[in-house]
Amino acid sequence: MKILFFHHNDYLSNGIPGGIAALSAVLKQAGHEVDIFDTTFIKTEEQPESSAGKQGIYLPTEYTLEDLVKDDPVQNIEEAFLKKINSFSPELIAVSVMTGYYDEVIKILENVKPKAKILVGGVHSTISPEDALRPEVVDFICIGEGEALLTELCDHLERGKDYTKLLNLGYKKDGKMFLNEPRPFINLDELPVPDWSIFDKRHLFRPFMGRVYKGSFYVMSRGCPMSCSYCVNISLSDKLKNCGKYFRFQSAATTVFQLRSLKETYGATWFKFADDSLTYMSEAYLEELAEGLKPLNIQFGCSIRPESVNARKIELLKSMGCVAASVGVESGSMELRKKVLNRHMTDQQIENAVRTLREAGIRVSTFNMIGLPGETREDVFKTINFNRKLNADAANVYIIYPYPGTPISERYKVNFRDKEGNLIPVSEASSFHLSMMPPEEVEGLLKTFNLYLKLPEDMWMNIKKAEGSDESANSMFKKLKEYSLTVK
Ligand code: B12
Ligand code: SF4
Repeated sequence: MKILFFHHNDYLSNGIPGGIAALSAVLKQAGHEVDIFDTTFIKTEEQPESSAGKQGIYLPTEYTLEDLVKDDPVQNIEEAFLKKINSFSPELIAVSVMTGYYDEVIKILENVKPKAKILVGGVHSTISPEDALRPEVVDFICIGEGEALLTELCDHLERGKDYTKLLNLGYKKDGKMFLNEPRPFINLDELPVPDWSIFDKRHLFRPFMGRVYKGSFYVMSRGCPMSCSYCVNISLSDKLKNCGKYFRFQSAATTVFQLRSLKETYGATWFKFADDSLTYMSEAYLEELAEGLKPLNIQFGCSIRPESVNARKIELLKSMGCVAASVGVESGSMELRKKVLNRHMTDQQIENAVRTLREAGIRVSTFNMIGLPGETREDVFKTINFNRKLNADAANVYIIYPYPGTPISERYKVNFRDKEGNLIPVSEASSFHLSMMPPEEVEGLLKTFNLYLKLPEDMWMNIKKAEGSDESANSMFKKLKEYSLTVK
């Protein structure tokens, strides 16, 4: 059977999505024909600024991702999608989508009106299955892991068999929605090597410290043992509670085998582990992984949960090729971290984690959120000052988005759809107005967060002027940003 994946992604936000790569591999193993329509490299008229230049951790490289797309024609996404459908003639369109982009994706599907059946999977259809199945254009949804359902559904559709009992499936019949139970989790060691071959090769562009490497995301675990109040992991583990152990990882031998294969097949030597934290693994597991990975001579970046760090684990990560790590700070206010975010690590633990990583020669970037429930401007400055103290190599900041099913969305009674039923996009997260600050102030702090981090305090008066959105604020912002690039 012919299956066309639809990967709707931000322009130039490159990196191969682990979900589609895993699904494509199992489909091919079962003898199906697979292709993809991917918006990552589609240059449109109304192109938003790409995220490629924003990654502060990377020094300038000989060539950039923008250089790689400079000769590409300007296209219309829907026309390009239709062209792909007409040339490939899929029988099933398999869509992977996150909550914040759901309506945008549905609108494209409605305008393109493919004849093929449409199956939607990913985080949103798992945490909010009714919402995902509601649009008329959607025939099926996948609740939870897709590998087994997708192959079974293709087989059933191809042979005209009754698919209505398939576990993990949501479908409609006579205008009614049916949501079947999810099935037990799959054994991660039985999965084939992720299929990167269907993706545009520019997804492998990985700049790091002034050099361009080849590589992409890789994931060796599923789930997370923590329960941060803003994270979809809580709702995922709840929805999938009868499926087996929620947090699990594949054996070190499988990881080594698959990474070797990706290196040999695609020349990949730089990976970004998409796992929630590599330091959740035991020292014994990391030792085995290090033994297997050292001869591969790869480099990688990963995420680290601060309180799971110890010097031995970092030494092991370093020895197997870790060169960059992201540490979740989220807020510099310990009270907000504890009471609102359900993150119980101390400042000391975060400081220790960052210091241990940096002493091992690993570049560190922090992850932060603003616009938190009850947060004041002073709290945001606690986060700014804490980051200044940590002195990491880069800091990322987002406005909190209350995803459906998370304790934050329930406690503060916020819905990702407004009264008219329109989805609030990730770019408008400040409009949830969870903090004590007006949304414009949160937007202004988002814009200037890194200036406050980088520039001396005697310039903060000017940075405050740059927080606004009028012409004079924007011109001040531009000047300060240019200046900040000259500061070491
Ligand atoms: C790597 C990653 C990215 C990468 C790659 C994206 C991708 N699609 O893989 C990048 C950097 C691009 C990214 C961007 C964003 N991300 Co992100 N990302 C992740 C991360 C860390 C790993 C994803 C992964 O590889 N998982 C492993 C694979 C195997 O699982 P999976 O993708 O869920 O796929 C399985 C099932 O869901 C299902 N499935 C998935 N798609 C389909 C399709 C079909 C047809 C079927 C049948 C099944 C199916 O089957 C798969 C295999 O079992 C997850 C956290 C996590 N651990 O999952 C966050 C996560 C998915 N991201 C998240 C968010 C919020 C974002 C951003 C909005 C962040 C931001 N503020 O900009 C953007 C949105 C980008 C966009 N335009 O859509 C949230 C999503 C929350 C939500 N409710 O939607 C997550 C869950 C993080 C979190 N804990 O909050 N992300
Ligand atoms: S540690 Fe990260 S992935 Fe795990 S629950 Fe918290 S935010 Fe989610």
